[in-house]
Amino acid sequence: MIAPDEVIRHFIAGEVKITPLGSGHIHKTFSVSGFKNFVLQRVNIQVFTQPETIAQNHRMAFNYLSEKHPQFRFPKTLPDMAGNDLYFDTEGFPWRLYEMIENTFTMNEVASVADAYEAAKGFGALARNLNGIDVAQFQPTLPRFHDLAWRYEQFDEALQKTSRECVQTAQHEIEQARTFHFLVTEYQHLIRGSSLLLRVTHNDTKINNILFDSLSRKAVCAIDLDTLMPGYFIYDLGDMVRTFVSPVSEEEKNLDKIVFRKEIYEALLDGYLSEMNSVLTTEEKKSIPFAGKMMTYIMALRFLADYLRGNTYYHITYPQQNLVRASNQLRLLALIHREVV
Ligand code: GN1
Ligand code: MG
Repeated sequence: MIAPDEVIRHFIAGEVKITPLGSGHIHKTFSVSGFKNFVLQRVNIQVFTQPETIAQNHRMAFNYLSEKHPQFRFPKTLPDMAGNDLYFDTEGFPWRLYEMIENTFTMNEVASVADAYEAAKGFGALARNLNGIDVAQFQPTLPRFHDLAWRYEQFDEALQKTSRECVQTAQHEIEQARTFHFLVTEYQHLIRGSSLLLRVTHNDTKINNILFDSLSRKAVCAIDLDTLMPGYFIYDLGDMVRTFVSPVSEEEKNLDKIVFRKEIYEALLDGYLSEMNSVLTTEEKKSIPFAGKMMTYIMALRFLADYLRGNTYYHITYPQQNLVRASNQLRLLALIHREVV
């Protein structure tokens, strides 16, 4: 890998200190401190085969928001010295540089109803401010990313191709995953029924993608915009449910620690709807209870498929990690399914 210290010189001049940043599963991200602070990221081109689309979508959203909602905080990128949004290193990897948003922090689990409300309001504000933008101009950065039917097919395909040993180890999770197949049917009905409007959605609204103000604990800005693309509101609302309601993250091995916190669920709905209530149609609102189930199921299927495939997609630090994540998400799904009607 080309060193970030080498790459940064193509963006800015001067002395800087570079350290790894964040807990993302896909890209390599670094914090850059110098005369100002920045975030430097190497895009994973095995996953994002058309990285230009990330830059294009970001630019269109940035321009729209700067014009229509100039007070709204949205991450700014800095071009390289040749004026490009992406700098390609000598190995062919694209890099992006963002301004660092100062005096903020992120969290991996939601600790209080106030935090749940604030974070959901933050993602809701992004959705509301993007309402009205021309969706047709946006390309998917990852085609069919949250298409539940396709994710199920991919899981099935991975299952057909995997080793007998893997099937045995993951037996329990495979069976559990199958029992929720009815959600795929429900998803297909929803999409075919055209009750959901195509919008520009964030598509990765997990709790650690919102920046909180260090002093006020208010949501300042949504980050991680590589999946900003056409989508349905349930994708964003659903990923909030998935990552907010449990006191532990998708990495937790002890399934007994996973619980559905009703008060957090209600607070996140309140926060999101404080921004989106007048934007969503009556038909869309009928899908609110489906959102969390769908997104938790999709992540269970994706983690499980990756385990069966031999861990080719998500970064892992130990061999069973994707199976642990899948098992965690399946437990959470069962709880959401029981509690949300
Ligand atoms: C990935 O890279 P990261 O951590 O921002 C994934 C999301 C998942 C998430 C699960 C492009 O996001 O869809 O919800 O892991 N992003 C991509 O933690 O696959
Ligand atoms: Mg992401």
